[in-house]
Amino acid sequence: MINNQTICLLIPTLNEEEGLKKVLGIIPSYIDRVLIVDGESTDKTHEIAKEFGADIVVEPRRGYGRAMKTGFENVKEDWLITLDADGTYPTSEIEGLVKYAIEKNHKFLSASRFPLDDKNAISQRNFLGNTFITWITNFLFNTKMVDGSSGMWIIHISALKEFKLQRNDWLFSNEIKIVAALNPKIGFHERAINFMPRFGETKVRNPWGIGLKLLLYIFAKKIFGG
Ligand SMILES: Nc1nc2c(ncn2[C@@H]2O[C@H](COP(=O)(O)OP(=O)(O)OP(=O)(O)O)[C@@H](O)[C@H]2O)c(=O)[nH]1
Ligand SMILES: [Mg+2]
Repeated sequence: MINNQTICLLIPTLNEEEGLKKVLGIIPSYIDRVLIVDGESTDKTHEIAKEFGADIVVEPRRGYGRAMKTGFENVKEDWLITLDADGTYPTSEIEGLVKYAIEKNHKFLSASRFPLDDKNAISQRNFLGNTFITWITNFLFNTKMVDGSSGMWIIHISALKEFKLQRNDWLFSNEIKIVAALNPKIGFHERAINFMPRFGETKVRNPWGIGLKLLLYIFAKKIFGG
């Protein structure tokens, strides 16, 4: 608990045995529950989650966004924190982020990876792509995001029901920020964190294709809404 409010840490996993072990090994004691949404991993992800006492929900349907939505449906605590199982996001900064959100009365706080402390955490190509796409997002939606693709968010339980989210894939991460920013009942706020290099193999095979898909998605979201 933080300030008498309960905390759920939500982590989607797909074959992340290496990173998950590192992440669960340093879970701060104020986290009331770790909820793993696992996409039927074929490595030791499941065993590791069990070993560390996490709750596990199996979501056989593919996609990062699908896993997140299934996680959202299973949250009962006052605050939900999301992050990846690959050790890139700092569990040590959760307390500061939640206290900040409570103090400022923010229902949705995104943890910005930028400015980068560790320049090796993201390739220069991905950094430039991210910066460009976040700039386009800000231009189209009149937002002031620094990082439109961060996977670490702090959400108050009361805001969860306000989200109407369509994407089941990784575009969910961009969608949730735009939706939060456009919905006056939620609102978008950001705070910088220390982002670190990944543990375990990346599954991202075609970064240029991903960048293009993201760009098209943002324009389509602006034109067609939804
Ligand atoms: N349950 C579930 N989890 C997923 C799925 N796809 C990705 N994940 C998890 O979602 C988190 C984010 O995915 P990553 O593969 O790290 O995506 P990324 O950060 O864009 O890519 P990297 O640069 O390789 O880290 C990780 O913890 C993954 O294990 C899926 O289809 N199902
Ligand atoms: Mg990752």
